[in-house]
Amino acid sequence: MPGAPHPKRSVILNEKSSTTPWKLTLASVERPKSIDKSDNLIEDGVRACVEENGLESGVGFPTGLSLNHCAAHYTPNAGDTKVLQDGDVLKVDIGVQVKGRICDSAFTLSFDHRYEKLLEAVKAATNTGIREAGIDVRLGEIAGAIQETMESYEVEIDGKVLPVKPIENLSGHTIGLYSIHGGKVGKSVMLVKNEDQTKMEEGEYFAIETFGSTGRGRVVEEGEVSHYAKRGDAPKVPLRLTTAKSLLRTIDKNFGTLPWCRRYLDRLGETRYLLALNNLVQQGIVQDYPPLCDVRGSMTAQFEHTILLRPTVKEVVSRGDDY
Ligand SMILES: [Co+2]
Repeated sequence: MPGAPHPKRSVILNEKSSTTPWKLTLASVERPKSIDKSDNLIEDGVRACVEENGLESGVGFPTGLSLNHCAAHYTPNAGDTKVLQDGDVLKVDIGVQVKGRICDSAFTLSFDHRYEKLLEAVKAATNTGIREAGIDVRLGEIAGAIQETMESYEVEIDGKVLPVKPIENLSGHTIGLYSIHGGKVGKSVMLVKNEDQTKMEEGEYFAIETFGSTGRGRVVEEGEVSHYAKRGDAPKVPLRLTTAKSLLRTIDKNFGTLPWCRRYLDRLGETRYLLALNNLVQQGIVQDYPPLCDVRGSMTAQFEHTILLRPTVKEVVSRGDDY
């Protein structure tokens, strides 16, 4: 989906209007703003830029707005009252899709200069991953290069020097058609050196994403789930719950195997769907993706680009002049 993400991103970051939450936040005016508002702004921007049209084009997955020690898979559910604070480190993870080609890209925002080195480390590590990637390159070697770059940084927070650790159980990934993690033959680009001899191949799409942390460098599931996706290998089991049957029809029609969040069900007019949703998860038809967090008190950052390995060129389809 080359080219598609650029106008989308500039809507978010370069919008000159003084009424957008991003500008207000960046300019330290009128804080705090509801994080929920930012999210709708991004998603509305994506929907407008790619002229949303059912499964043909639109949002590729829920906008990640993970804060501080949480690294991924957080986006507000309805009624979330969380607001952005001065000291927050916010990961913005955006997906856009056109005809099932998904562009996956992320950056980190911080309004506190103490975390500049953390952001710099992770941006550099992601750029290392992009630089090392290529046809016939082994995944384990790319991981080693990412780790080396990340670990060459440290952050000083209130007089304490902390190493920047790559998060060992998060990874970059291949992207398939309507499949954010590359379908059945998905490959992973880990962030720590390993013996994976698997090679990148011509024609593959990769999301090169790295995460750095001032904590343990390992995430666990924490908090209320917002992200879901229908499994590509969902079993065809008869559903006894009529509400589950009807919710599955909504999911099939609107998302297919693309990830979505509870807010997307709300905007489609679905109400009181939690029982049905949990039933679909229990039956193995829908996969839930809980927020992934390091230890409380730590800070995590993420940068990510989507690359396409064409025969003669490595195209970074999400690259802009901002990151
Ligand atoms: Co990704």
